Amino acid sequence: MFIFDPKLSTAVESSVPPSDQKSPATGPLSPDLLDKMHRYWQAANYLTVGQIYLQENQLLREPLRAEHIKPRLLGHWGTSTGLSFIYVHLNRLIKEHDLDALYIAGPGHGGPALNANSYLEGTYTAVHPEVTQNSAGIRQLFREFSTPGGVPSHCGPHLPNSIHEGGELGYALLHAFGAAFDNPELVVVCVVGDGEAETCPLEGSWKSNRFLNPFRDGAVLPILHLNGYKISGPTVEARTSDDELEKLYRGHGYNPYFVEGDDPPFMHQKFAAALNTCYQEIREIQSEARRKNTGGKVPVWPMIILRTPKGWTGPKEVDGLPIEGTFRAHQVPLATVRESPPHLRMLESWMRSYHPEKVFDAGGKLIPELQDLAPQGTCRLGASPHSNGGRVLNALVLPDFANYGLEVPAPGKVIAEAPRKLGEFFRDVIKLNPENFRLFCPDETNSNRLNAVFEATNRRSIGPTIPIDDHVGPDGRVLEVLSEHCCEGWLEGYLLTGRHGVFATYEGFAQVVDSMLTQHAKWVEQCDEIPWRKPIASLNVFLTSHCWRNDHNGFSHQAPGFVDNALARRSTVMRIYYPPDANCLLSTMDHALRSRNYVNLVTCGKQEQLQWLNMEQAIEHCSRGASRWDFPSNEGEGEPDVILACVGDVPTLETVAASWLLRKLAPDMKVRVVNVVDLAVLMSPDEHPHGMDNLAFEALFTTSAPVVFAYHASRWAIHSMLHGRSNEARFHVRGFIDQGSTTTPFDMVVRNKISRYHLVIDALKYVPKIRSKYGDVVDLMNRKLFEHHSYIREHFEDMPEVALWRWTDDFSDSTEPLPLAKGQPRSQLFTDG
Ligand SMILES: Cc1ncc(C[n+]2csc(CCOP(=O)(O)OP(=O)(O)O)c2C)c(N)n1
Ligand SMILES: [Mg+2]
Repeated sequence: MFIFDPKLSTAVESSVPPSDQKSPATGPLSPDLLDKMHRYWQAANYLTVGQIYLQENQLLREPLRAEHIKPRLLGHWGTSTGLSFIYVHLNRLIKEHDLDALYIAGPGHGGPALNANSYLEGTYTAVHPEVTQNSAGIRQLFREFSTPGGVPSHCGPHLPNSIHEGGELGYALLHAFGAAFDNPELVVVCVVGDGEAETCPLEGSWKSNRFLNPFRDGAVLPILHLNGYKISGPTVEARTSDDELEKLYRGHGYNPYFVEGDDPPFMHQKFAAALNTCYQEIREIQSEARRKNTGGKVPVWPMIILRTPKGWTGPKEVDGLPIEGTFRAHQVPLATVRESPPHLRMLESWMRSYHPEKVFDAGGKLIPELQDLAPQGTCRLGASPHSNGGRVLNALVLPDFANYGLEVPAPGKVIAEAPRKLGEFFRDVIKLNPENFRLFCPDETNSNRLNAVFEATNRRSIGPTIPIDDHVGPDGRVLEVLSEHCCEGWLEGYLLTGRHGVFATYEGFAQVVDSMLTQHAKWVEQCDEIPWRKPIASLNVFLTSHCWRNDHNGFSHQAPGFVDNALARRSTVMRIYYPPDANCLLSTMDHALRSRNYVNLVTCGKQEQLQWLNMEQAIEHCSRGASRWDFPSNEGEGEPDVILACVGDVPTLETVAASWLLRKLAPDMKVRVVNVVDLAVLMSPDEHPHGMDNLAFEALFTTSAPVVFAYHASRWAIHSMLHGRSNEARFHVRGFIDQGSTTTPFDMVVRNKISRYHLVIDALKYVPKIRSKYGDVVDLMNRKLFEHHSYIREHFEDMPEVALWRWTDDFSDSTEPLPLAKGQPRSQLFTDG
C-alpha cells in the first residue's frame, strides 16, 4: 500500500514508517496518564463501533453471532476515532486548567464518537436517563443509535456536548467563532475535516480571526484533521505538503502545529504537547491583550494540523482491500457482517482489540480510574452551559420601540426610509446590551439605512485602521464582512450559545445562505422536541434592499426567493413578516427580538416610501397580523365588490394607489383593502399556529368577493396558503415574476404586472357587473401603461403622476414633492449599495 508523505510531497510505500515509532514515546504525559488516556480512547472507540454494529451482546460477554448485529448498519467510522482522540486530549487540558471549553465537531457525521464521549463523561445519561451507566445502558446506547425512534447518526441537538450538527459541512469554524464572541473565558476547540476544508464557507471562515478581539472575546483553536479522504476521493489539503500548508495558514494569520502519525503512544505525546503549546499561546495572547487592550494588531492564533489515518485503529484490510487509512473507512468498513462469518470474526476481533473487559467493570460501568479522566461538573463538554445556550440566555434590555416611531399625521401623505428609525432602535439596543447583542451585515449597514448604530458603536475590526476609515475599531458591535456565510454562521454560533443578534442583508443575496437557514431551522425544530434544550433567541434576518427597489442595481439584485425556502421549514419555527412601513417595521422587530426559538424573516425596503400608519395603528395592525385598512376602503355597510389584498411595502403602495384610482374613476365600486404583515395568518390554523380560522378569515376576506392579491415575492406561495378557503378560485395573485433590470421604481412593478394599473384592470375584470360600466377605465389603464413605457424611455424617470402620487382624500392629483415624515432623519449616505 502507498500513502502520501507530506514531507516528500509524494506517495511512499506504507512500510516506510510515517513517524518515529521505534524510539520511546516521550512527552508531557506520564506513562501512567498516557496509558489511561489511551484506554479511555479505546473505550470511546469500542462504544463507537458498538453503536454502528450491535443490537445485543453489547460487552461481548459471549462470542459474537449474526443475530447480535443490527439489520441496517448506519454510521460513520472513518472520522470517529480522530474525533474521540481529540476529545480525550481536550478532557485532559480542561482538567488541568479548569478550562471553560466547547467542542465543535466539523465532521458531525462522526456522531457515534460524540455520543460515546458524552456517555463516558456521564452527560449523555443525564439527558437520556434510559442510557444508564451500566451494561443495560450500553445496550440502549447501541440500540438507539441510528434506529427508528432513537437518535440520528450525526451530532445533533440530542447531544449535550454539541451546538453543531455538521450534517451540512462548511460551518464549523463560523459556529466556533460565533460562540467565542463575547465569551472571554471560553476556548472553542473546532475540528475541521479535510473534506469540509474544501467547502467555500469553511475556506472563507479563516478570516474570522480578524474579527475576534482577544481583549473581550474567547479563543478558537482550529484543529484541521487531515485524515486523507472525504467520502471516496482524496482531499486537497491532505495531498498538500506540510511546507505549503504552513505557508497557507500562516498567510491566514495562524501559527500551525503539525501532529502526524499513526502510532498511538507517539501520537498521544505529540498531540498533548501541541495542545499544551497552543493553550499557552492562547493565554499569552489574551493576557497581553487584556493587559494592554491592544487594538490594531491581529494576534497570530495557534492551530493544529493533525494527520492521522482515516478509520484509525479499525480493520487494516478486508477481502484484500486496504481499509484503514483509505476512503473505504469512511462509513461502515465491514458491511456484510451478518451474512459473512469471516467478516463477523473480523468485527469481533476489531472490537476486542479495544479490550472492553478492561475498561468496563463487571456491571458495564467505566472503571473508576478512567472515569477520573473526565472533567467534573460543568467543565464536562456535555455540561457546558454554552452548549445549551438557553441556559445562559439573558433577555435583552429593550427600549420602548414606540419611542422611535415616525410621526405619520395621516396615511399616505409623508415619506420616509423605513429602516432609519430601526437603526436608531438598534443603536440603543446596542447601548443597553453591550455584551450580548450584535448586528451582522455584509457591509451594508449604511446602505441599509441602519447607520444610526454607528452613533453607539463601530464596525468590528482587529486589524489596523487608518484615519479615513469610518467607524472601524476593535470594540465594534457591528460585524461587517462581505460574506453572507460568515454573517449567518457567526450569528448562529452566537445565538446557540445564548446571545442575541440580527443579520441584516440585501434580500437578493440572502439566498447565498438559504441552506444555512435550512440547517439552523432544522436544529431549532428538533430542539422544540427536546425539553432539556432551553429556548434560545430567534434568528432574526432583516431583508432589505429588496427586489422592488433595487431598480438602481438591476436584475441580479432582484430576487425575493429567500422566503420560498423558508416556507418549507416547520411552522413551529418559521415566522415571516412584511411590515409595510417604518412604524410596522419597529413593532415587528421588537417582537422578533423578544421571541425565542424562531427564525424571523422581516422584509421591508430601505428607499423613501409613503408611510401609512402611526405608531398606535401600527401596533394594532401588527398584533393582528392582517387587517382591513379603513382609509382606502369604501365598502360601507355590506359586502365589498372586490377586495384588494397586499403583502409587502411596494405591493401595499400599488394596492392603495389602485384603490385610490378606483375611487376616482369607478366610485360606485365597493373596495376593501386588506394588508397582511404576518404572512402565516393566511394559512389554516392546522398548518401554522398564526393561521386564521375560517371565521376570522372570512371576516376579512368574505366568502365570495373576488380578491386581487398583490404579493411581494412569488405568487405560488400565496395560492398554496389559500388552498381550502371558501371559494378559493376567487383569489387572483400577482407577485414577482422575475422581470427586472436597471430601470425606474415604477417600471419594476409594471414589468412584473403588479402595478396599480394592473390591479385596477384586475379589479374591474373580476367584478363583471361593474366592468361593463367601466370599459373606458380599463382602456385608460392600458393607455397609462403605454404612456409609462414611452415616458421613462424619454425622461429616464417615472411619470410625475406616479412619482409624486400620494393619498388625497378628494382624489385630486398632487404635484408637489412628497414631504419627509417628521422624525425621519436624513443622514448623509455615501453609497446605496
Ligand atoms: C455541504 C456538504 N456536501 C456534501 C456532504 C456529503 N458528505 C458527508 S461526509 C463527506 C466527506 C467529509 O469529509 P471530511 O470533511 O474529510 O470528513 P472525514 O469523514 O474524512 O473526517 C461528504 C462529502 C455534506 N455532508 N455536506
Ligand atoms: Mg477527511
